[in-house]
Amino acid sequence: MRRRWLLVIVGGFLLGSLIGMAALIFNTDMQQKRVVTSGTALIGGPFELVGKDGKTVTDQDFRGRHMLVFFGFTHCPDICPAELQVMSAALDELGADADEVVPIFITLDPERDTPEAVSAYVANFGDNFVGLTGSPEQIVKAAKAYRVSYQKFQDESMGDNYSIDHSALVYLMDPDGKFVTHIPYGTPPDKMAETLRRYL
Ligand SMILES: [Cu+2]
Repeated sequence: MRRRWLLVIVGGFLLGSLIGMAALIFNTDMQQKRVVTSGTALIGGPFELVGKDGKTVTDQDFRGRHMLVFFGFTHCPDICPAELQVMSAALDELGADADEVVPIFITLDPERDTPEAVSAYVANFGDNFVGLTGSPEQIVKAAKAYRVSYQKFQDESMGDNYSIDHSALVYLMDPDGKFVTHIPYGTPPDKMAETLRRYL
């Protein structure tokens, strides 16, 4: 009699654990799916901008290759040059595989960053870099698509000058233009190269 009770208790405990574990696995699975789905749905999308020599450039022009996208402005004192340098070094580490990746810099400062200015700026980081600008409306649209937050600011010390605070994620898009992952600012070049290699 006592033994039967023991069986019921142990059996109940085991069953409870199994249900608990199943719930945990199911739940984690759901959460992962949700993250992946929302990332794909919310970041990126079509853009129409202006490239070298004033030519219209759209996301379609890069189909078949991965896009490595970063938003900033050429007057940026620190974050942009540092991050573009990291992108450049990471692509160097990839060797021949870097041909599958187009590094793209999109300005958040269309007033000052003309097509000539952006093209000349990105050339400092490599011949393969594409610099894009556009009308203020085109830039707002592209930044919104990539969920980039930015804000112009000015203080007395700057005179007529201004700066732009901006988020600083690097976005990796697949050959169909879909979001793959983002790489946070401050990631060292070898880590960025490692991430790229994983998805190429
Ligand atoms: Cu910047």
